[in-house]
Amino acid sequence: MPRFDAVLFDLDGVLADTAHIHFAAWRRLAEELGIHLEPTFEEKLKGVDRMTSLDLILAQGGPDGPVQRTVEERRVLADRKNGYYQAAIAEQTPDDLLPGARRVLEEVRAAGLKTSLASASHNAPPLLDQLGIRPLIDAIANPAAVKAPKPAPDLFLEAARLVGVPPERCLGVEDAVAGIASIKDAGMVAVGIGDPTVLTRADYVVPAIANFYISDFF
Ligand code: B16
Ligand code: MG
Repeated sequence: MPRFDAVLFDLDGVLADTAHIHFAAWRRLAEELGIHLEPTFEEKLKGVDRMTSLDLILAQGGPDGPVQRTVEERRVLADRKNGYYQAAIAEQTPDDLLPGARRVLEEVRAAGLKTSLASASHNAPPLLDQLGIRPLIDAIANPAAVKAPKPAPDLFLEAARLVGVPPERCLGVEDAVAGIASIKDAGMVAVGIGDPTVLTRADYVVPAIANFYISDFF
């Protein structure tokens, strides 16, 4: 008997290697504003929604300190970053799935569990189509439909609700600190993808989705 009835997947950094594409788009925008982002900044932006990411970058600022922008200017900047990101992901194909991602989705389904997506990204649905995995996902939580973004639990709770599974029967899979917090505060079991010294609140950590086997959770 599986201990779970659903697996809730993050997308960027779990199924697709798009975290670095997000960061490249942010870095391009930041450079245009005279803000230099160290590679270590990428971790802070993982799983963090678009406007909050922009705010973190503006708050870091340049040599003269934090960069101030009006609400309207920030919206334009966020749209510009999204344009850079969308142009980059338009090139994605099933070959860009992280190794093991399709196998994991197929095995979870074959074991009789539901699959649901809990991605902060508003670009998730077209990306799933390009990667060819949309038919393997039972539900997609809409980040625009929940009150608070990750690290709040709302998005994972919505992903669970859409497949009709109570939180305690859900396993969440995430690569971001903000996402692990979201899973844990939703009352679910968390599998971290990455470094256990970073993802300290995860119940289990594996280096990559290729190391995830649903049979380990039976
Ligand atoms: P968008 P995930 C997150 O996706 C990314 O990790 C994060 O870097 C990004 O800012 C966020 O989606 C919003 O994405 O600008 O496309 O709406 O990791 O939750 O799948
Ligand atoms: Mg992620």
